[in-house]
Amino acid sequence: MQRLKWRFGTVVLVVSTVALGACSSAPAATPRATVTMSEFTLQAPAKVAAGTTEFVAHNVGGAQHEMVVVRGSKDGLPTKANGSVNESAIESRIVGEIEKVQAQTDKSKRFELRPGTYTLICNADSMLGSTQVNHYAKGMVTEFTVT
Ligand SMILES: [Cu+2]
Repeated sequence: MQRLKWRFGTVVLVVSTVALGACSSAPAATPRATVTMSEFTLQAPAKVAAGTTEFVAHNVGGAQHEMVVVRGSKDGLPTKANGSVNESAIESRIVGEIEKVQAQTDKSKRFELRPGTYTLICNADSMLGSTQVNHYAKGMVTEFTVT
């Protein structure tokens, strides 16, 4: 009986050591990049390190915005008649997006990026009085570099 108790104690000790080991070898926190959105600008850090970055879409404006990550330069993006970016024409360049960021809120998502030039756009539309305006057409676009 005494021997059994001792064995139980040993098992508990081993299990807790494994748990501690897993904890101390946890990877460093994922780097963050904050993208500030308003009517009608997108501001991003000029450089982001290659690998996984948590992008925080920080909407300080009064409208709903979005953040589309596009591989490559902002020059020559194909547009539709209303001035919005034709996303289906650049589908292979779209890394991902953070959709529907409500006014005065933050929304985040992780993206794994290789080195190169990237473009961020907000391709959302909103009503300005009785006119529908596209945010990209109004200037919500910026570039950043992944190094
Ligand atoms: Cu927008």
